[in-house]
Amino acid sequence: MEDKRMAQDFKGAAEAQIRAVSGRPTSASTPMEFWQGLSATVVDRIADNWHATTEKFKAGRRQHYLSAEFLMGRALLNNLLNLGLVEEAEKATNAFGMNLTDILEQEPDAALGNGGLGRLAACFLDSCATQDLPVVGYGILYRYGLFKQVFSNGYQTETPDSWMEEEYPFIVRHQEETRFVTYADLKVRAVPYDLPITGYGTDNVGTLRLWKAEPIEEFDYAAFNSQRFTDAIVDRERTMDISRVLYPNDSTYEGKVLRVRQQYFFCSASLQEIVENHLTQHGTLANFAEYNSIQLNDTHPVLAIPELMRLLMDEHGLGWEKAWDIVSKTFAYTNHTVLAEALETWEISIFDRLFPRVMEIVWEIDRRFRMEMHAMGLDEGRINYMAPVSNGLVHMAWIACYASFSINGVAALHTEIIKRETLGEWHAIWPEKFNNKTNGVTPRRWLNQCNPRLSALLTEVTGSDAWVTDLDVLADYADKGTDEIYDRLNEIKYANKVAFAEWIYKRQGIEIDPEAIFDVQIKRLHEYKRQLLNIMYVIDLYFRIKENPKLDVPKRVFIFGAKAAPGYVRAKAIIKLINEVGRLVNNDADVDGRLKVVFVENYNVSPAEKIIPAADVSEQISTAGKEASGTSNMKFMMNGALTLGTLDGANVEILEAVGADNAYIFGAKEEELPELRRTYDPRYQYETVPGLKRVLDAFTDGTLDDGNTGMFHDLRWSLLNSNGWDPADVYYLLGDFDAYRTARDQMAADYADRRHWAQMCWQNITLSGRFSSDRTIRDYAREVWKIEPTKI
Ligand code: CBF
Repeated sequence: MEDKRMAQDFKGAAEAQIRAVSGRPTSASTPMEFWQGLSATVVDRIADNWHATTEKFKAGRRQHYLSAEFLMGRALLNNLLNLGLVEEAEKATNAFGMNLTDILEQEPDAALGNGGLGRLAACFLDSCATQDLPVVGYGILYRYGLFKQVFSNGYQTETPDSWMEEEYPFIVRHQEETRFVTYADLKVRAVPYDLPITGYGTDNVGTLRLWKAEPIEEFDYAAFNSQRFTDAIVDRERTMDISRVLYPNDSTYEGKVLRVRQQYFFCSASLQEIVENHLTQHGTLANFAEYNSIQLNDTHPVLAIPELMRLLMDEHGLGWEKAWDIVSKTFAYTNHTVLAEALETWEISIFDRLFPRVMEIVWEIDRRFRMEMHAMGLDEGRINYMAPVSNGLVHMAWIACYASFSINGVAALHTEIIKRETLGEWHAIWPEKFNNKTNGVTPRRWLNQCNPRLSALLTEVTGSDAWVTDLDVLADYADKGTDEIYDRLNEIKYANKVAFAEWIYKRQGIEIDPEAIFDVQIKRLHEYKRQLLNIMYVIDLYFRIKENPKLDVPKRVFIFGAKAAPGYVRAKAIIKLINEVGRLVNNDADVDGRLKVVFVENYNVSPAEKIIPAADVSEQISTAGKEASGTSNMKFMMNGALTLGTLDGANVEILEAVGADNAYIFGAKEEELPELRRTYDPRYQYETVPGLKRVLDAFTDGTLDDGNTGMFHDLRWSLLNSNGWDPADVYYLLGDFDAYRTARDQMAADYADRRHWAQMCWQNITLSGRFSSDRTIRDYAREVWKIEPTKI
């Protein structure tokens, strides 16, 4: 479709939609109704192409991306940019006396994910659509996304994220394609809701299909009639629970049952559809794997493996061998972490209770696996460790490794670690299954959309906007930086910092100086990510200033954004600690505004779009070997922030791309840590590293107030004492503290030479091409999915 046709009478179409939504003339419609009307206009514009793309993809080989999380963020601006409709939308809204920016702010974030893994899935869909690849995403339409974080006296509290409370026009219900999912104790309807995924500069429109659980019957009429009102809705509520929240608390048995129910729900509905689509097109299942592949985004969708076996055998009459042959040519598995959660396990009793037939199939997979391993000469202990079922548990990662034809990690270092350790046994048997796919992020959202000033400069310097879909183009300009470009870069960064300062003031009432260095760490709160190390540095710097109030330190703003899992007590203590340090430092006359600590409340995709373009420093300081990849490191780099990081995850490849002169790397390396740990004594560090003692003592000597909860005492204790199973300071904070301080001080000092700093930023921006998700997706498409671009 031509852009011109798309733009024709946008105003008229928008007006009609706004009026239809509000039931009032536009002059009396609210900004939210404007957002809804504009969004509906976009959906109207793409409807034909969307349908055509869906139909076109049906005929050829297709890839299905199964994921429990899709952290999509906002949709309207992204779609307007992709479709070249921003100007039209601006004109239309201005004509109605409204401002597009204000309207865009009405949109809730679709926060159907926790963090990196879910946001990666969203970037992947964008890259697939932009590159015309036949890929469909499948997940769950959670009624409530990731919780809303509210700080109350510095503590994190959680409230529900009712993101669909108002109409959400980007999602389209397809009742007619409803499937049924059957558990031993419940049968439910899986109703698909589709989100269009537009690509940049293409007519193709991809699909994210999210399943919602609905009851077969609205309520029990007889029970209601006999005034047993609660009984009447019991089954309905049990059903609705399935797609009510993202990651329900699984600390109890019933919580686990619900999680497994959710996983089976979307796997079963998606597979029923994939199988039926295939049969409609090709009339036989014999060539299923020729036309379909399925990527398992971590272990959450692994139930798809026994479920496909069940469908092929029970519903379509195939024998075990034929069905297994198809299954083992269909699935590919991505591992996203070396932490224990990578190896999801569930009690056999849960499977027995929910779907005994699937459990029967899992037992048979287990039996055949054991036989195969015996035949290969593996010893009993090893077989038992790797078996799909052992010690009363079903091992999801082992099922994935056994059944999948491809197993990948998400950064070079991570892939080496899973080959060596996490999935080492599997690598020893099937090395050919393993491959690396370093993550990437979409330059559409994470540069073109969130940083219009920098984008305009890149288009000007390179002479076109080709970089938006081919970020590698920028590499040709890496050594073409000029003083004029560097000065422009500094101006752009400054303007972005002013915008962020205004935004955070409005949102949280904190004043910050755009002249200061904006030093940022935004990611989930986890001990291995070491936000604690970051704030320890701030405390140390604070004490240095207290000791010598005239100390010549560059102005700094330390920006944090992080949610802690509701049950993760220590992570929540770190949040409280950071907020307490903020209270102390931000209000101390001796500091005189030279240091500010800002904790962005309810960090999410949209705040990230404001923070990243304004950042000078990107904190990527996880303990080496623990962060699988990280993706904020890539977003910061693209936006001209310099990495202060350890050699962990994709930092290693960022360093490779930009060279040691354009990044600040510190700390113990992954391969050094085992040896270092043998003699490591955190107490020795505490006593001997200058300043460290007073930092840790500040946790408990009354300098910082944890409201008598004892949580700061516990943090200090965890750094200095072993708890019997874990050593003291598991994540090596005290070991890396001095190196971190030296690197960070140096970085702050280097900031004074603004031209040189901008030159380093330019290197980062222009050499970020390999971290575009377009590159990652091309690699998956070529090496794993074997799919080709298919244009309508
Ligand atoms: O691969 C995407 C991201 O996934 C995680 O967030 C995850 O949930 N396992 C990892 O922690 C990140 O390192 C990784 O970038």
